[in-house]
Amino acid sequence: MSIDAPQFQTTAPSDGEVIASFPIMTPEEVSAAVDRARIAAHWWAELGFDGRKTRLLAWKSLLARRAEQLAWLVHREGGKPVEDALLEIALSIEHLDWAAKNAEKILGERGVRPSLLTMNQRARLWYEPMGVVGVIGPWNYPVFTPVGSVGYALAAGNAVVFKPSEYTTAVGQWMVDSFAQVVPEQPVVQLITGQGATGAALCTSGVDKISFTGSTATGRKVMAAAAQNLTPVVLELGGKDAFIVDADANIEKAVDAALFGAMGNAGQTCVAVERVYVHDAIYDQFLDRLASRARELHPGNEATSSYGPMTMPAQIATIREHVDHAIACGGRAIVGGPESIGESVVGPIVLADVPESCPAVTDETFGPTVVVNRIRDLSDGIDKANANHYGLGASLFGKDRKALMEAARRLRTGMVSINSWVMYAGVPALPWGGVGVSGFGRIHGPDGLREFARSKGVVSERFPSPLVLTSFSRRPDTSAIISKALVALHGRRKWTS
Ligand code: TXE
Repeated sequence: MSIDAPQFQTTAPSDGEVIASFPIMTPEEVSAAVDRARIAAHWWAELGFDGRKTRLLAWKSLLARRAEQLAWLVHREGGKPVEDALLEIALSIEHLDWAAKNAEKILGERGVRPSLLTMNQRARLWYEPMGVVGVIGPWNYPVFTPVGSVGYALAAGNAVVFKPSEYTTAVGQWMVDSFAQVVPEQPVVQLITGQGATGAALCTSGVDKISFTGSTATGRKVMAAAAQNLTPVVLELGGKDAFIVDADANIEKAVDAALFGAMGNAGQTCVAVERVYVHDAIYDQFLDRLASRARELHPGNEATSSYGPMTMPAQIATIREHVDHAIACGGRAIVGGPESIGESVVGPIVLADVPESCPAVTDETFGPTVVVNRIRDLSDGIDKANANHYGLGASLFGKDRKALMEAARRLRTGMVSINSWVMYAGVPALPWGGVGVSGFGRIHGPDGLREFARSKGVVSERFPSPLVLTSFSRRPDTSAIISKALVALHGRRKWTS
């Protein structure tokens, strides 16, 4: 790369200080990285589950030892409070640990039962690495989100070419450098830097899979670009998560969770609480309590603020548009309002009784704002929650476990948290992903490992079958025997309506 190649800088959202400069990589440079990754992928796959596990656990340990250093960098470059950054790193470490320790059990070779007609076969199943996985990351959780793909792709035996967001590239570099300290032999995880065009180049570079986390609009472009080479994609896109509070819920607990889910990380969370639906019987009480708790928050630029400035300045226009529109169409601003929207820090905004057709209810706001609307009952809440094109996560609060589990089943989302917000993210064995315009495919858990692997099925003959099925010299009575066997085995169930 030439010394005067075009560069971009990341800056601290709090004070604009330049954090670092990075080259804007060209499609040729991206291709060269993928070529290097192919060789590394072979070496990494050859290490086998045990060899990879040892190295991934060593990386995990290094992350745990340096968590504080990383948290400060996440705070400086992305703007979130240090404690929130530490929480994100802690969750990432747990996922890395789980992926490393469970990859062999989920993906390793195992026998499966043949059918009666194939009793003479030994059937084996295993999951092979895909090769090189391209990971395109966002800025809102610059450690947790990429680790959900990078960690699982590595555990499944792939090399990774990682393009972090142009807003949090220094964090991405820190992650890649730390991995190289533990695995110095080959460039198993490489960093590529740049904006959208560099990400687009990765999509057409011939990688074996693309894992993308970001906006729905960009997700569509990623999928279209990947289609050129029939590259499979996993898309983790935005959300408009609902938080439903039943009449018998513990109000204090629900308020606490809704407030953190809505305002934490300045609302820049794909599973942020953006719509709260509260049973009519406790609506006023809930709203009063939420408002008074929201007024106690102290957002700002400090490491210890309740939440930080907006990471991406362009988001402020979306927040303003949603808030203005909500008020114009009859919504009530209970805490804050348009005047809370500063140049980089946005004060908490609680809106009530906003018509369900407003953008503040239908579209992702991605800011420290929340809409609190009334519902008749749990069922009404579910209908309202489901009447949205996003379908990522949801939360339910109440006492009746059976009713809440039934509600969880009816919710059109990939994840649900009962009597808490987002706790599914802390259970590495559970999948993460959405439905509708929130994307498809899964990271985390067994599904997340399989997402980065190709299944292979192999049969091997144990003994010659008395009934040869696939031959032109079949016995003349083979078909008759099969017909009889079919009726005996499968034909005895009668249809009753
Ligand atoms: O996202 P983009 P941005 C939502 C949130 C936010 C909006 C825009 O509502 O306001 O998206 O954020 C790379 N081919 N979320 O602009 O554009 C880009 O360089 C390939 C939700 O940051 O989706 C970055 O690395 N890659 C979300 C990554 O895609 C491309 C997290 C994300 O950028 C590309 C972030 C292209 N054509 C934002 N164009 C969540 N699910 O949590 C850009 N990129």
